[in-house]
Amino acid sequence: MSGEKLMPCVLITLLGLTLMESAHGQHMSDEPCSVQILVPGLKGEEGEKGVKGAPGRPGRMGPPGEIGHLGVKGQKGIMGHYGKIGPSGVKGVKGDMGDAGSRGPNGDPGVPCECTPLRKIIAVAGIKETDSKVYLLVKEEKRYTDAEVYCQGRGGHLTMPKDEGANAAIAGYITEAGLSRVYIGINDIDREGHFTYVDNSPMSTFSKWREGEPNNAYDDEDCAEMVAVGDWTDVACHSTMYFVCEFDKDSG
Ligand SMILES: [Ca+2]
Ligand SMILES: [Ca+2]
Repeated sequence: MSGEKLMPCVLITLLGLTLMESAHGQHMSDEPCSVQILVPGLKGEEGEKGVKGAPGRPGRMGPPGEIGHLGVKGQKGIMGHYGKIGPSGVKGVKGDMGDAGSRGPNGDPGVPCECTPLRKIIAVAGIKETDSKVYLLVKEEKRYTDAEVYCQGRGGHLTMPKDEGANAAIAGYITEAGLSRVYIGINDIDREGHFTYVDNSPMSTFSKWREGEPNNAYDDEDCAEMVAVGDWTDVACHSTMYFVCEFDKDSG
């Protein structure tokens, strides 16, 4: 509480410290706190010029300048490097079909094959089979010798019925196909009246000649055909007709 009352005295004492010391030559601490009136002194002499101060802060940005005149256009530069190849384009629309080409040359004649693979292909195509034989009805009109060449080219012969079962199978094949007659592998080309099978094997005891056949009509019938009921007749070898080839099944 006493500190608050003493505060004004202390402030005044500090302000007048120099005057009081010079006037009395005594230390203030020896004197009690008392009110003193301070009077401004005379104006002193002009002081020395001060040291130059630090640079001031930058001023504000000025207004935009006027638009300048257009310069002269420069010359064209040299060509730059080529860029990378771009991505592929969209697939185009299919064009119209071209004109038909000219016909090519005929191929070389085929070679007779051993025909195990071919026989299987024929079988898939749909032919007649028995336990031991595969029969193929060829619907191409050929003369007898050409028909045999065709069958040999596929590994077989014109069919050679050697028993009633085989003969019936072939006859059924002809009938099913709606045909009336086909060449079979029997002829007397080598010796008139002496028929053999087309592979030159001798005739067995089995034969199926129609009554009155073979008759070697016009002295010009050395080949044989089978009619739909299964009978045989001798005919001219230059006649052209369908025929039946036969192939041995693989044993084993
Ligand atoms: Ca004859
Ligand atoms: Ca005849």
